[in-house]
Amino acid sequence: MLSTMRFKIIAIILCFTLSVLGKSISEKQTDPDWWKHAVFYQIYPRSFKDSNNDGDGDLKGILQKLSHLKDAGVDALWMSPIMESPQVDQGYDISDYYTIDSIFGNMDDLKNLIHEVHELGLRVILDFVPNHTSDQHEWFKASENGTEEYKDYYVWVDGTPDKPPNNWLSNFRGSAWTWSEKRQQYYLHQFMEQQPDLNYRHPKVHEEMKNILRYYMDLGIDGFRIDAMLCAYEDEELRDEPRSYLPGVGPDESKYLLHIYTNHQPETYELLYEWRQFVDEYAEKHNVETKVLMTEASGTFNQTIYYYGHPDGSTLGAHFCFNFFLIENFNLNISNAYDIMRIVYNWVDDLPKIFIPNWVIGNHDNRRAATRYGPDDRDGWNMLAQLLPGIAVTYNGEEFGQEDGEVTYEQGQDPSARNRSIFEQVSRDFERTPLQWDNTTNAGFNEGAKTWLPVSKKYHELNLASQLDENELSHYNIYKTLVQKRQESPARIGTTDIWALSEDSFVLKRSYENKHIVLAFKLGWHNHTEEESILIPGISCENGTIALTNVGSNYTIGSSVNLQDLKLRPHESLVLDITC
Ligand SMILES: *[C@@H]1O[C@H](CO)[C@@H](O)[C@H](O)[C@H]1NC(C)=O
Ligand SMILES: *[C@@H]1O[C@H](CO)[C@@H](O)[C@H](O)[C@H]1NC(C)=O
Ligand SMILES: *[C@@H]1O[C@H](CO)[C@@H](O)[C@H](O)[C@H]1NC(C)=O
Ligand SMILES: *[C@@H]1O[C@H](CO)[C@@H](O)[C@H](O)[C@H]1NC(C)=O
Ligand SMILES: *[C@@H]1O[C@H](CO)[C@@H](O)[C@H](O)[C@H]1NC(C)=O
Ligand SMILES: *[C@@H]1O[C@H](CO)[C@@H](O)[C@H](O)[C@H]1NC(C)=O
Ligand SMILES: *[C@@H]1O[C@H](CO)[C@@H](O)[C@H](O)[C@H]1NC(C)=O
Ligand SMILES: *[C@@H]1O[C@H](CO)[C@@H](O)[C@H](O)[C@H]1NC(C)=O
Ligand SMILES: CC(=O)N[C@H]1CO[C@H](CO)[C@@H](O)[C@@H]1O
Ligand SMILES: [Ca+2]
Ligand SMILES: [Ca+2]
Repeated sequence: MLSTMRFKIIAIILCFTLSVLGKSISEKQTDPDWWKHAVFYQIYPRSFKDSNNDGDGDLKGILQKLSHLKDAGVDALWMSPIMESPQVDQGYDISDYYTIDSIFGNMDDLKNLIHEVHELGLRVILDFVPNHTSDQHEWFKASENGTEEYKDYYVWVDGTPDKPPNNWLSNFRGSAWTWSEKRQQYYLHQFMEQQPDLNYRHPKVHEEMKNILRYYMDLGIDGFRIDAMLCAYEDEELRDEPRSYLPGVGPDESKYLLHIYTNHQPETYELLYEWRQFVDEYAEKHNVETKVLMTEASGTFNQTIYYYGHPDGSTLGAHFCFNFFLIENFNLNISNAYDIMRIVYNWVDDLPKIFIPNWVIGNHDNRRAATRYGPDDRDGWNMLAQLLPGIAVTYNGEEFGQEDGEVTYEQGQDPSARNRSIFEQVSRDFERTPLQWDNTTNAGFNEGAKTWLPVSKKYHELNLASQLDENELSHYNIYKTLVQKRQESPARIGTTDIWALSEDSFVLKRSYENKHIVLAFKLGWHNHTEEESILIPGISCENGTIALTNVGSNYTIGSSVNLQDLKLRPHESLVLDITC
């Protein structure tokens, strides 16, 4: 009796403590490994859903559409930056890390969103931009002002107005140095001049960043996606970078130089390892679920994996570092099925086993997957991204095959493309047009008022609502089925093999015991028009069952096929269940 009582009191105190800590984390969210096989869904907030009809997507809009994420079956959402910003670089220029930009709502909206996301059993990841602030941030104003406390928050270097300290270039063209009349010094900016780089050689900056991470973890945020990590540190000696000699690249363009002194510096990895330790300690101390760090740092394979941590596992970094290889190392004009095979083997076999591979086929910086890989192949690419081992990342709209929008130079908003002659080539506006929810005015993004970027004209035919009917094969239904299929043993914990059968076709096989999930995909590139016979290597049995096809395939889902007589037409992709 007494002991039951004591137990109850302890239980009450425990519950009380947990709720006081403000972790609105329900019981189902206590899996420390939840991220290891998760689908992360990237929301571009300004383009997702506009709740108040002012033309910009917002947090209340995301709230209204949470049921869609639940329906799609994804595990977590990651929002591109929502903190206060002059929006010179669409929120990647933050002027106050502790305030939500009024475009998107306010801190209460965020708290509410976190709560609702958790209620649905999902997680929410915040974009964290540590390399630079906006030039409108109070720190920068004070730093430029010479205010003692903030003097060294940024990278200031002596010089004369006509001679920058070295040849470093901004990612967005031109010198990475801007002269400050006020301070009579140069400041560094690896991006726009309105995005001054923070100085990580100053201990106070480390402290500030940890305070920000702690603040949002206290609110219940489940992790951070770290922006532009590769740029955190620069060479202390400010050495000139060598030329790349890439053909057709002008001296103003970032690619003119090899960024050996401004990207992937050794201290940059150390900084990330420090943050990993910080969030791990936080989770342990507060007895909450793993706080996940995912980081953006495109580079070579070796440069990329060190962001995960030391390959021997002695030091950990991000839980995963985005694998952009299927985007960046893949040029539709020249790449083929052998390249896909190589990229997959690279990430599956060469990644130290303690790390989890991840697959990204689109984001807000690259043309949409459906456009880039070709609209006829969009289902096949979703099949690939979802059936590969580890983590899948989906850029909003990919789940129903949204294509690039149509944006003119006059309508464009991307600062990196404010030059007419290069607009088509570099603008990131095309992949950022509003999400196409349905066939009402403005695709259901808002109620028909203006929109910050034009809604694609394709929305009448290409929208989510038209793909919801479960009796009809649609891009969205295919995506949903794939996300469910990830839970089956072969996809979740099975072995991985991939074979290019020709330039144009490949087979991916995931196997667990006698069960196999096989993707057979004929890309249909380089104007291949003929049917191709597909023999699945390493399978001895006669028959398989069609689990899924692309939209437009002649194969019937649920039917049995003779594996000795499998033929694919260009752009056809099949997922097969095989038991033997
Ligand atoms: C600039 O410096 C002056 C004098 O030190 C100080 O009064 C002012 O508050 C500073 N402004 C900012 C934005 O820090
Ligand atoms: C891989 O990258 C790490 C971190 O930059 C570096 O220490 C190591 O020497 C590199 N190894 C190779 C083989 O390039
Ligand atoms: C592919 O080739 C076309 C036509 O030559 C060219 O316009 C386009 O820029 C190329 N795409 C890439 C990614 O190189
Ligand atoms: C725009 O780009 C073209 C081609 O790269 C270049 O020649 C021109 O100087 C640029 N104009 C501006 C205003 O940056
Ligand atoms: C709009 O979409 C709805 C539901 O998806 C559909 O029933 C209707 O026929 C569509 N109307 C037009 C004009 O396409
Ligand atoms: C495919 O055919 C089209 C139309 O004939 C042509 O424009 C294109 O260059 C061809 N592409 C390749 C990769 O051969
Ligand atoms: C394969 O399918 C064919 C036709 O449906 C059937 O006759 C045959 O028995 C099946 N073979 C096996 C091994 O299941
Ligand atoms: C698939 O169906 C289309 C339309 O019915 C037909 O034209 C085509 O020949 C079929 N292809 C195969 C491989 O059966
Ligand atoms: C992929 C990605 O998030 N890229 C971002 C990198 O950082 C710059 C500057 O913050 C942004 O403009 C990019 O969108
Ligand atoms: Ca709005
Ligand atoms: Ca930096």
